[in-house]
Amino acid sequence: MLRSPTSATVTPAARRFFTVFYRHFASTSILCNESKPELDSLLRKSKATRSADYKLNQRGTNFVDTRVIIVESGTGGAGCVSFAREKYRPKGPPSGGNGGAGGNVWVIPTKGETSLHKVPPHIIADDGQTGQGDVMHGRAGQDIVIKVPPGTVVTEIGTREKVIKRGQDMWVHYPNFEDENEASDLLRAAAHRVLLEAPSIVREEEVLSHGNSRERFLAKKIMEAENLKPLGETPKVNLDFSDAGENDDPFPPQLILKGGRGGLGNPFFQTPDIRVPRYATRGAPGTRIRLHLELKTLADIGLVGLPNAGKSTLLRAISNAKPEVAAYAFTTLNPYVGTIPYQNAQKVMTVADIPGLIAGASDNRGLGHSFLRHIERAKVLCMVLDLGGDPWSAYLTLKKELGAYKEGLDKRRQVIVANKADTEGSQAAYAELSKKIRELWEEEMAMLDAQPPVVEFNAAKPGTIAFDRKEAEEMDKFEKALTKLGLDEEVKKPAKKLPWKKVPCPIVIPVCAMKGQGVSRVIEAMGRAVDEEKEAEEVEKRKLKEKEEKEFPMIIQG
Ligand SMILES: Nc1nc2c(ncn2[C@@H]2O[C@H](COP(=O)(O)OP(=O)(O)OP(=O)(O)O)[C@@H](O)[C@H]2O)c(=O)[nH]1
Ligand SMILES: [Mg+2]
Repeated sequence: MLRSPTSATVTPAARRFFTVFYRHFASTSILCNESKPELDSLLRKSKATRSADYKLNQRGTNFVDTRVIIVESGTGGAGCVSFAREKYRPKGPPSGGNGGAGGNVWVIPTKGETSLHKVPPHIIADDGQTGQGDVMHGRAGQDIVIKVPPGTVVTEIGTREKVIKRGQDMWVHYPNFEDENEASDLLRAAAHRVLLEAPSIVREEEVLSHGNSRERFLAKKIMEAENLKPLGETPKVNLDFSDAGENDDPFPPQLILKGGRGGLGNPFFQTPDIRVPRYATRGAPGTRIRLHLELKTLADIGLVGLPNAGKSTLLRAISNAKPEVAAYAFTTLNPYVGTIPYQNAQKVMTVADIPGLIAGASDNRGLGHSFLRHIERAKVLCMVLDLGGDPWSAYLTLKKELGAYKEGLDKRRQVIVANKADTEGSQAAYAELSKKIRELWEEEMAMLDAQPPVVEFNAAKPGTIAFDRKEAEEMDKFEKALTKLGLDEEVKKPAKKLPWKKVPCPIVIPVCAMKGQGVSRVIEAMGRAVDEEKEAEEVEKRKLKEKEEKEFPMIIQG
């Protein structure tokens, strides 16, 4: 008689076997009931859920758009203490070579790079080599170049540190002469010479002309030359490679960290009085900084929409790009940039597809809204709305999330794609959507008209308070200064300008991206918007330049 396995009769190993066997059997039988397409869709769905989970948990992905790295420049090599020794010349002159300078660190935006995942977390430039006898100078440490994608913003964070490797001692002594050197006045005189001559930018007359303050002057010069500037005073690295991808000229590499200066060999300390200098100096230490790298993809147009609105389908229809499309939310997990030729292929524009936004994305719901950094610099936003859903509330959600990410981003020039025009009731939805969008735009423009006129503060004009122009631009400082001088009542305070400008009413285009219907109108509208925005930017730049030329002719000529 067959008995069902009970806990009394089955060993643990057998129970494990049965469990695995039944599970396998049960799952295959469920799948076998489904037809082939459904099976495929089920499998794809489960794969997608897994990859979305993966992304949500931030575990491994080879697209990285922010990163904090540590960068160290090289330490200078030490100078050498040696004396020439030749046949018939046992006591030759000093012959120690100088140390090589430490390696510098450069950053270069590189076309073709699209992610920061290749940038190593800790970058150390080579140290300079020590000098050698026979006046052989040490080789400079090799520089390091950090390649970043165009559009990267590099900011220094935290405090600078010196890379101290061998204690603080500035001197290298001839073997067994350390104590003797330290005790002699010669070393002190040599220190003075280092201060005076090593920089080779300070002349003795110059030092003397500083009278009583010459010690301070000297100290300052030395600090500069020895690369030992008080670290707090060094301007922090702040680079924005946003223009790097726009024209074809290669962007020049930017020096972000200088290596330490090489030490001086003992011939440097030989004078008519000191014939046998038994000391040389060590190289200056390198510097360690922390950098925050943030990649903001450069595209002319950013596609924004709820998940599943059809953004990727639209990008497929209008460009050669082939982003993944599927009927579930968060198909797109990373930004994807496509190129679209327009005006009979005479011009091209770039369009970035990003993951879908949902209500509360600014509180990190869904995939959060951090990937909005990839459309932050887009000149035009293309809002993709699903006519089959509730396009108006979707539009408001998107605007709210855009505004929460960056003030004014929601008021940027838009092209609105009313997608899925093939669904039922889409016509009525489209008519209502267009009406409401126009009303909202009119309201926003009225706000701009209602804002108080902005008083321009011109520091260069006589009679106004003499701040430097940059300071005056920072409204807060300006206002504070006025209050301090008791002038805030007299001078009309500049009103805070709304952080957006007038834009034409967004055009709403009914589209069926799946079938490619209406997409030519989208390309045309996008092209026109991009051209107009570029032109407006040019005009703005030209105006600013003209204004600067008028205000500061000396600087421009100089
Ligand atoms: N009926 C209809 N379905 C469409 C249309 N355009 C796209 N779809 C479907 O909508 C679904 C989602 O499309 P996607 O392009 O992946 O949407 P998405 O906005 O990129 O989605 P996420 O990447 O998740 O943000 C897919 O199943 C498409 O086939 C359309 O014009 N009509
Ligand atoms: Mg997508």
